[in-house]
Amino acid sequence: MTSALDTPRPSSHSADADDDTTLMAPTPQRRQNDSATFASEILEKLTYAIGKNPAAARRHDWLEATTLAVRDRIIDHWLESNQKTTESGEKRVCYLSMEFLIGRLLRDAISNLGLTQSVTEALAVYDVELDMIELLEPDAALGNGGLGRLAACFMESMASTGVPAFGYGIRYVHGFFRQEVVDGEQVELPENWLMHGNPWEFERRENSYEIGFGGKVAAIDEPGKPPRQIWRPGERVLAVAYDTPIVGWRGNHVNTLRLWSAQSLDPILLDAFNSGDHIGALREANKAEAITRVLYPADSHQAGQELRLRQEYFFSSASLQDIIRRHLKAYGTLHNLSDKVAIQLNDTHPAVSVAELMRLLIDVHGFAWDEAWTITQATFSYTNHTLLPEALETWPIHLFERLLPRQMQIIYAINAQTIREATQKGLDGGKITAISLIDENNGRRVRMGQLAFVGSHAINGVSALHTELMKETVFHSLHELYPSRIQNKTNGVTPRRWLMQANPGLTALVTDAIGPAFLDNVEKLADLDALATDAAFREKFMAVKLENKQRLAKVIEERLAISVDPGAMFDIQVKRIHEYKRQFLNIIEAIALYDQIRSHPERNWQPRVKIFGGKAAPSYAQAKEIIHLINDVARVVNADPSVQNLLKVVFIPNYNVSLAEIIMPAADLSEQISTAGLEASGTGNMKFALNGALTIGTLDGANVEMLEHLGEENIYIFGLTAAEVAARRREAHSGRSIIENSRLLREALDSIVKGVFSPDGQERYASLVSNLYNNDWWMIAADFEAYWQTQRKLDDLWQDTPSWGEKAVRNTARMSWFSSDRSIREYAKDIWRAGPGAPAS
Ligand code: 26V
Repeated sequence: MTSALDTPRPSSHSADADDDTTLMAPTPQRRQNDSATFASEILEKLTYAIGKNPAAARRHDWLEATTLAVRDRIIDHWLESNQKTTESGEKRVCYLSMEFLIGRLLRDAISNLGLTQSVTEALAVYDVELDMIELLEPDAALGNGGLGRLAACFMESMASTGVPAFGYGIRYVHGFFRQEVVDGEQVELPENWLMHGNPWEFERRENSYEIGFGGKVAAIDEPGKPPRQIWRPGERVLAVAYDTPIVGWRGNHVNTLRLWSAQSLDPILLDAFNSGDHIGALREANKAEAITRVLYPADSHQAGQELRLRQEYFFSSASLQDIIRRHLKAYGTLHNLSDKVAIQLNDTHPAVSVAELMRLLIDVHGFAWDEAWTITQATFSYTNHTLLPEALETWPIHLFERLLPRQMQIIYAINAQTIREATQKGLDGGKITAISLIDENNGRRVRMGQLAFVGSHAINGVSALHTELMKETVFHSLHELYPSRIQNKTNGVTPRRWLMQANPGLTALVTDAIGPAFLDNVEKLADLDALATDAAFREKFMAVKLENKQRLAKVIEERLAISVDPGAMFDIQVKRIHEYKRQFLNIIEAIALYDQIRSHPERNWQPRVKIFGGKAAPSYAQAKEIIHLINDVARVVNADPSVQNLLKVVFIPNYNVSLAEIIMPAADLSEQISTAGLEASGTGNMKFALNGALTIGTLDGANVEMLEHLGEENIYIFGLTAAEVAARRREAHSGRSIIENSRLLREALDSIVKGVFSPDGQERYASLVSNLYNNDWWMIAADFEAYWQTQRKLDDLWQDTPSWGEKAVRNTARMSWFSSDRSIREYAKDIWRAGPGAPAS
């Protein structure tokens, strides 16, 4: 180890995607971007990389050839970005996330590099349409929902705002499952995004690390030296890096997404094989490779299985070893690690990193505890994404100890130190219990939230309300002990993917109306506000909306053979299916509406299409029942001629990033109706509103801040507040009296129970409904009346086309604050002290 007095200095000019090659070496000519050059390069890739001529090429070959030609341009920018960061010694952000829900990359890359026209024209030479081939790219669905998609938006925004960053995660062979609906029910099918290979990734075998599990810790007591602990793992697995470039807007900066793949050190046990045990010879390799084989398809229940903990440690340790290697290569010492690297823990999934960095610093690099702890805290920060108690990660101590014995020792030591500090500050027994890293009440478990908190200098929530609730609930006592650590960083979404690429019609209209400045500075969208009262502009705005609705209607027709009227209000709820998100409330309203339209056909009903999409965790029975109910209701309503033009219900299967890109621009009404206090932020809410949908929502997550930015006349808020929900839960609220007093609600629930929508399964929804009577934990009965009334106000507004249009325009105009560029700039300034404008370190 180098001494503390060593002066850190950057190594000489060296960079590739990973800084390893010397850039004194000659570099090739930068590629030209005109369409003729592109056309010849695409042909060259088709011929020499794929081995086909245009006559034999299938659409997929064209996709691959185009991707490779675009990729070459990215590499030019990528090398430059890395060289610049390495030479300047700028601080890097390492974003550790179990999930990156990035979706397709080709359109993103082409659009951010400004190549759309050239590539389109180049492909036209061969009679190939870019719009057609880009649909063949599989979605990289390496995430479950909001947390994973946020990580993807943040990667794009870090590149766009020039924050040097590595994303670190897992290269799952099978991403999030494909959902089919069979007889109204969700069926999960394996996803196979790597089936045709992945032209975006670069395998970096040279960046492989050994990851240990199990074994023993030995105390080493050498004469004249302080006693040390050495971990001798019983098992070792190799982590191999795969890099994907992430291109920022206008290609100004390109960052790296580095995903780890697990491989066995011994691909085959030859002795076993030779003695005839052919299966046994592969057992070890299978066990190792299982670590990165599948994404856990749950986001609201602790997985609890050993494989999940292995995944978490595997990618945490690989990432830290990689960070340390790169840092040592540049500076020769780790004393200044926190000046050069900021590590963001995306939820608690990588929280074991706190113990692992301590282990690496102390056991491997010879640091004393106190300095190691100072470096660790200064380097890490942690984002919390949920307050749901059932989603907070804890691990049984016996499992942790067996798999990670040395890290467990370190966690005990961190715990002892934290409790000492708390006692010194006069915190009492109950608070100490809350702070402890060990939960003693449920069979002794390690609390990952507490570990991430104490190991970080900054902890953030993802909306203003969520951050306040964090202080009051899960981290109440830790917040009392360290009152300056929790801060808010409200989420955002990237306007490149969610406006410019998803909604080219609106982008063109806005460019025409206010000029192109908003493309580089999304805050300029505010200039649209002045046009909200301009009838001609509003009409054009709504004409673009109609085209987007026609596009979605076509998808619905093709996939489900349901024909919907693009002139009707598209009322959309797409997100994971969960009780707290209350798709159930939405479908009950649809049932009540169905009843009312039939009972009072003379009333002035407005045509609506209620659209749902989302996946349920495979083991989440109630969520699957809700999907079933939506599909049952859809079948009955859509077949009933008496409501034909007024109500349709649609469940679009297999909601994913690419579908979202079609759905968001096509919405008139966005449903953000979670039980208040439970949705940490939401980001779908932002994508919809940015594309000119009005929101019906509760005062939850980022809806609260959307209300502030949009003005109360441009968003439809209803229902109990978070404080009111908490109060009712304390009073053991039940829905019974509310239901008995609400004819609408009672009749809707009765029709469900009587089997109106499930003639083949009378009892199917009995427990779903009886929960509302007996408990109403999610406040569905409690909020129903307010929800119904607000929906009827929206019906009235729908008839007033100019007023609806005005509000829609104002939504787009006033959503720019919810850009993930803004979120990233806040993280960079307040937490990471990195990126443009950061003080030199
Ligand atoms: C938890 C678990 C538990 C173990 C099994 C696998 C697994 C995977 C994910 C999670 C946490 C999911 C938390 C999450 O996605 N939260 C969402 O984060 C969004 C981004 O901050 C936010 O907008 C949503 O409101 C929040 O629900």
